[in-house]
Amino acid sequence: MRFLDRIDSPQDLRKLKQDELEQLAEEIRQEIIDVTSVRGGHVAPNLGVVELTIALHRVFDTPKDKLVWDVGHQTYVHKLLTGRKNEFKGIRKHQGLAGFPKREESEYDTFDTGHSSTSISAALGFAKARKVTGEDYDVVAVIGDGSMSGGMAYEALNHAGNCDTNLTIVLNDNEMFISQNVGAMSSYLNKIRTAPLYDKKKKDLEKLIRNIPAIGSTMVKAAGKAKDGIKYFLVPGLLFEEMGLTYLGPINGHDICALERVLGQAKLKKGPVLVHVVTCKGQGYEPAKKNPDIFHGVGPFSKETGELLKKLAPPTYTQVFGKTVCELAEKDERIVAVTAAMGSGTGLSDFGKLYPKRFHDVGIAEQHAVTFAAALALTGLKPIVSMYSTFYQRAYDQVLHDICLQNAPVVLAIDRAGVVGEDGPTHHGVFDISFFRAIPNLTIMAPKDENELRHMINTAFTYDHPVAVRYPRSNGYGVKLDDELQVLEKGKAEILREGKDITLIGFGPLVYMCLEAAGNLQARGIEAGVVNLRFINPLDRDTLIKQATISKKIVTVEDHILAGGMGSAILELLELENINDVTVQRIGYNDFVEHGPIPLLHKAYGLSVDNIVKTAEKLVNEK
Ligand SMILES: Cc1ncc(C[n+]2csc(CCOP(=O)(O)OP(=O)(O)O)c2C)c(N)n1
Repeated sequence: MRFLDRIDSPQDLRKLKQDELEQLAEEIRQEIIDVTSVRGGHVAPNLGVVELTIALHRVFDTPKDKLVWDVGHQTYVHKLLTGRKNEFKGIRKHQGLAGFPKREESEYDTFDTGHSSTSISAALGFAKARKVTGEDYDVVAVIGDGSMSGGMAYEALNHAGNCDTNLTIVLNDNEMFISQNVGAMSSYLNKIRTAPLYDKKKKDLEKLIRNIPAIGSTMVKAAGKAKDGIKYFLVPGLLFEEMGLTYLGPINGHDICALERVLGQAKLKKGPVLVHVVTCKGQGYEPAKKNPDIFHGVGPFSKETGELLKKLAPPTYTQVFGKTVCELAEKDERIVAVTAAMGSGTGLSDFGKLYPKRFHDVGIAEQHAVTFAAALALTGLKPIVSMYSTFYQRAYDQVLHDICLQNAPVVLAIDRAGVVGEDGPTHHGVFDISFFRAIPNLTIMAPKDENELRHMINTAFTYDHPVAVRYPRSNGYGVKLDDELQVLEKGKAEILREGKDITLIGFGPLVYMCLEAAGNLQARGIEAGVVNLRFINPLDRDTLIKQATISKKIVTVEDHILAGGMGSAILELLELENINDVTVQRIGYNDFVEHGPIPLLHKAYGLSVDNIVKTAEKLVNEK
C-alpha cells in the first residue's frame, strides 16, 4: 500500500518519518503525472511544490492554521493531502474537483483564487482579523516569483511590512511565471539565489579589506559604522528586511528537512516573515523540467515521452491572431505588442522573436500593461495589448481612465472571451462586454470566425481611437483565411440570412449556431433571419431596427453574462428608439459558470442549436 493511500488528512502526514516522506513525495508526483496525462492540467507548477506542500502541512496546524495559495494552480498536492485523493482522478472534470482552491470544496481551502498576486492581501486580512475575533491561528501565504511581479503583491507587502502582525509569506521562486520571469524583482531574486551565503561572504570581504596595506583596518571599521555596514550590500533579502519583513532563505525547496526547519523558525518569529524557497518547476519529471513553460498548463500527454496528444484541428483564434499581428507588423513598424506574462498564451511568441524591440512582456501586471500602452499610443506608435478577457478585469480603470478618456488609439485584443472550460469561474471571460460596453470612445468587435478575426485586427489598426476585439478560446471554424486583409465598415452588422418570422442575433462564433438553428427552423416552417452583429460599439442601429420591425421577435445568443451583455445592448437600443412592440429573448449566462468542457457548458446554459430552435419556436408561436 502506498503511503499516499494512508493519508486522509495532514494529521496522518505528521506521523511519517523523513525517509517515508521522500517516498510519499515520489508517489504524489506519480499520481499527478498519471492523472494530468489523461485529464490535462497544471503539471509543472505542482511537481515543483511537492516537498514544500508536505512541509507546510507538517509544520503548520492546518486547517486551524490558514494556508493561502497564490493563483492556486499549484494546489494539487495540497488537495491530495487534505482528504481529496479519492476524487483527484476527476480533477477539472465537470462536477469534479476544481483545478484551483475552493472554499466550498474543503475547509483546508481558505481563499478562492485563480487570478494572481492576491495571497498576501488575503493572508494579511486573516491575520489582522485575529485581533478582533480573538482567535488564535497562524497564517501562511504561498506566492510564486511570477506572481510577485503583480502590483497587488507590493501593495500588500507595503501594508504587511508596516505592522507587527505575525504572518509567514513563502516565496516559491522557480525563476518562471509561465515563461521565464521578467523584471527587476526577478533579477534581484536571482542575485540572492546565486550569491554565496552572506556570513561567509562578509568574512571573506572583511579579510580582503583588512589586507589592503595601511588603510585596511580603518576601512573595516568605517564599513561597520555605515548605515547597516557591509550587510547593507550583501545580506540576502535586504530589500524585504528594509520593508519591515524578516527574510529567511534562500532554502532548497526540495529538501523537506530544511524546509521544516526554516518554516518552524518562521512560525516562531514576531511580525511578518518572508521565507525564500527555491524550487524547480517540473521537478521529478524530465519532460516538464525541460519545458516548464509548455508543462505549466497542458492538455493530455504521453506519460512516457511527454508528447502532447493534440488532435488535428483548425488553428485556434489565438494562433490566427498571432499570425495576423506578425503580418501587419512586418508592413507597419509602428505596431508594438504588449502582454502581461502571457506571451505564448496570447499567441505573441513569434512576434516577440521577430520584433524583440517592439515586444513588451511586462510581467503579471495588467494594469501597468494598459497604461504603458496608452503612453506608447500617444507617441504615435500603434500598440496592441493582448490579454485574456478575465485578466482585463484587473485593468478596468486603466482602460477607462488612461486609454478611453484620452482617446488613445490602443488595440485591445481580448483573448479567451466566453467560457474557457476546465479552469472554471475564475477564468471564464464572460464579463468584458458589460464592463467595456459602458465606456465611451471604445469600439468593440467580435468575429464570427477566424478569417473575420484577421479582418477585424486589420480594421482595428486603421482607427485613431481605442478598439477592442473579443474572441474565444477555441479552434476556429476551419474557414479559409484570406490573404488580402480588409477594412470592415465601422458599426456595420452582417445579415447572413433574411427571415420575416424571427431574427437570431449572434456576436462572435455563436453566429454559426444561429445559422444552423435558422436552417432547422425553416424545416419547421419558420423563417428566421440571422445577424452577425460584428460591432457592439457602435451598434448597427439601422440594420437592427429594420430587422426588429420586420420580424418583431428577436433571440440574442451570447457567450457572456446576460447582465449588460449584447442582448441588453439590443434592448437598450429598442428602448431608446421607442420601439415597444418587439419581443426579445436573450440566451446567455445569468450566474457564475462552473468548470467543465466548453461544449458541455454551452449546452448546459442553453447555448445550443436545440435551445435556440426551441426558444425561437416558442416565441414565434406566442400570441
Ligand atoms: C492576474 C493574472 N494574470 C495572469 C494569470 C495567468 N497565470 C497563471 S499562473 C501564472 C504564472 C505564475 O507564476 P508563479 O507565481 O511564479 O507560479 P509558478 O507557475 O511559476 O509556480 C500566470 C501568468 C493569472 N492567473 N492571473
